[in-house]
Amino acid sequence: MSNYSTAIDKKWQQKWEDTKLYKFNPDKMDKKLYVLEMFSYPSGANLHAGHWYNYGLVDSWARFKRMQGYNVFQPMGFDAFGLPAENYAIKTGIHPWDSTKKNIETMEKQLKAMGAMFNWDNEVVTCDPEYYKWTQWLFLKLYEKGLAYRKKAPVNWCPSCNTVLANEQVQDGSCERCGTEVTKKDLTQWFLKITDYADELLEGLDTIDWPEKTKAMQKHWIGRSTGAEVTFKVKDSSLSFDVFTTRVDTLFGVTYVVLAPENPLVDQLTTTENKTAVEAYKDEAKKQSDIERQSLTREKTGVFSGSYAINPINGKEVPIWIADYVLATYGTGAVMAVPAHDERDYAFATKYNLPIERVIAAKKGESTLPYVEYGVMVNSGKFDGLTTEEGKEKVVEELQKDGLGQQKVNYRLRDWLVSRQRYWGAPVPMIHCDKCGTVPVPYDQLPVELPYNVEFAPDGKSPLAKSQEFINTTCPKCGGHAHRDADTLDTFVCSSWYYLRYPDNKNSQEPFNSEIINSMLPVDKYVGGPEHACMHLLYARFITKALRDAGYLSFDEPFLSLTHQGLILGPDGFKMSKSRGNTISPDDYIKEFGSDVFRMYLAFGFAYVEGGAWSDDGIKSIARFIERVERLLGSSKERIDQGGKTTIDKAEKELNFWRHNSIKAITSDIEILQFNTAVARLMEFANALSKYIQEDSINPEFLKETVIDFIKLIAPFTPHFSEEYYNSFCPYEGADNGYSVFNQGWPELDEKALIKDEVEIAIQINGKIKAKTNIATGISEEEIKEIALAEPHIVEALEGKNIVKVIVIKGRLVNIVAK
Ligand code: ANZ
Ligand code: ZN
Repeated sequence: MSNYSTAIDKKWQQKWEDTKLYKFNPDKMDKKLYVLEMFSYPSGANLHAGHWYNYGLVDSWARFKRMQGYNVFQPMGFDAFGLPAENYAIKTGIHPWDSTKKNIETMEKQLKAMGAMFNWDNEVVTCDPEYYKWTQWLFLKLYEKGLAYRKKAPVNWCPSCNTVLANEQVQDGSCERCGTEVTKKDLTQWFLKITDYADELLEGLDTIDWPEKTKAMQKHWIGRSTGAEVTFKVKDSSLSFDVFTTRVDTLFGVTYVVLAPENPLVDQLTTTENKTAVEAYKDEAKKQSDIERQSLTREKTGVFSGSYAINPINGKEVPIWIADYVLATYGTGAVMAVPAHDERDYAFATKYNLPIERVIAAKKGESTLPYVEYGVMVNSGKFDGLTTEEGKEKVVEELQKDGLGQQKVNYRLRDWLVSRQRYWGAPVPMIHCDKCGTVPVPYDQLPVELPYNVEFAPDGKSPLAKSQEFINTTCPKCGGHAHRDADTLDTFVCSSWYYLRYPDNKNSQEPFNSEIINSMLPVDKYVGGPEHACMHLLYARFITKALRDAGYLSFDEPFLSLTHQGLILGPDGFKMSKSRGNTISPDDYIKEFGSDVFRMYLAFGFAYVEGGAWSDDGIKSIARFIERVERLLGSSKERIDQGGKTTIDKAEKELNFWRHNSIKAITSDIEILQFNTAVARLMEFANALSKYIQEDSINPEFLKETVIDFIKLIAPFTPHFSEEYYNSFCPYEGADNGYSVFNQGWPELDEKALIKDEVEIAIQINGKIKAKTNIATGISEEEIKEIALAEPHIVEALEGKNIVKVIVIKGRLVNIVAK
């Protein structure tokens, strides 16, 4: 039976709290370590195994760092605004504020039962007016700096969530949250100008220690593309339009041009006889998602506008078509089509019988079209013979002379749409006045409080618009009647800066004191799910850079090092969900096994970045291991108390080897969050310990030192258990924090202990291993030869042979050449 139980958990949690053990020390900034986990979303009312996996094991890492002498800051809080609470309210009638508050209380209790070193004094809750006041401040600052603007645009609309979505929230054409297919709506919305930082967001990726895959995803999302913008004049008209191309070297191969159906020029260019067909086509295009429209395999469609454009390089007239494979929102919403060298243009040209003209020479054996090919330019007048790369430069130079072309960089990244037509969020701090237009709420009037009594059942309009009490106000400029903006901010705005609030969370004068934040940040280690790659993690980087440029921050990147933990699946190998009935409730297991067993199982059962399926057998085996360690520590204590000899012998050397071997391996494993192998090493170390205490006579001093190292090494995984045993071996009477194992240093490695007195060497005959034997280290080559030749297997194998040569490779092998 185990002595370890939740009673021990509670005892130490109380003691830690009473002695403020984990308080951050502002006088020890040279060793500060800001450890951050993505804060939790208080929707499910309960902490699940995944939270534990993220928070519990990062806490293990932080404890390890603390024992190494770091001054750890590890805050926790709640990302408390958002749709789930609101949808829950619609279903049950319980107000989001009430349900959120209750959920937070439950989750706080559960988080405390974990026994993590959270700095609870620094908690932030984003739906608290004391927090969202500063979210609104942030919005106003961005507005002041020209980084927030309002515009009418075709935006993504989720008909089920009844709100607009940012591009980042649309995944494969569907709503990231509910999976409903997203439609387009023309709406006036607020945007943040993240595109101003596109280049810096790209370049900064080279300076941070993040998973390569996440960096690649951000890179792709930003989608920097270098090319040229080329101006085509419309024949017999004063109109002209630009196209964006990455292959200006193929300009001589343009046989038609295409406008996106939404391009505003379409109406002006369409001739009378083509009007009906074009109108019908435009209507049809509205129904297609951008994803479908970009598909390479989808059948191309389009209509002729009736007008012609003039190729600026050779004056050739080419027909202007309208087709939905050109997107309105990328580049200029118009392309020059080169069917000989572009796959989509080729498909389109073949379907509509448009000419195809090759302008890049074919490689040997590649005479058939289509292909997209880099090589030597042909049929391009004076540019013939240039490579594509040279051509790109020279053609633009030529166009530039006439003001008809220039180098251009394009991005896939769009500005971040932040207004939402929902209730449960921070109100957009703006006022609309008939006379003065859009006027920001003065800073001293923040927060714009979210009213409690609001009819929030969704009907596609902003619920706040229906609250007379909220919406009616006076204009800060002219004092006349005006109304407040009825939208709320995307919850990703709240989470884009929370890590800046933690260290100075009580500041009521400003969102944070710059001096404090500049000394506490950047965050040294950030851990959270990979699903945030192109949303939260991109937004937070943008906001950091924007606030830096506004003079509030002195660093460029918020998160220096990032790790994504894996996913813990249900016992059936599927993602845990209530409907599947495969969820694991941490609370039940903790009641049965104690929080340390639960945590250690998560550490041992999975490769941290991979995760895997929960196993009851797995946690039981960890419970047995802890029981074994208890017995081991108990017997060790008895033997230490008995006393014994003090000389050093072989058994002791062997245990000392395991001790330092464990220190070395566990230190490097935990460092890189490789917890499962670290625990495996602890198990090996336990085996060595139990072997030693069975010796007839032991060295009690040495045993005690070794046992304490063991307790320290296991402490990051079993904090309560280790505190209990550390104190039983080293009772402490002082009044300060000296009692805690977490205030003792991490065990020190003695490399000398790893050098074995004996090494195993292989003995070969003619290159084939015939035997292995142990030899003392430090003996001469001659002695090694002698031992090898005397080995019984070797003697036998050499019978009747002549020894030609004996080669000794010290410490590893002896090769005997014999005929
Ligand atoms: C002529 C050409 C010839 C092109 C060729 C490609 C190959 P990325 O790399 O993604 O930036 N394009 C430009 N604007 C577009 C839009 N709004 N909708 C759909 N396609 C558009 O792609 C740039 C290329 O995609 C451009 O270069 C243009 O086609 C097309 F052998 O111009 B190219
Ligand atoms: Zn006004």
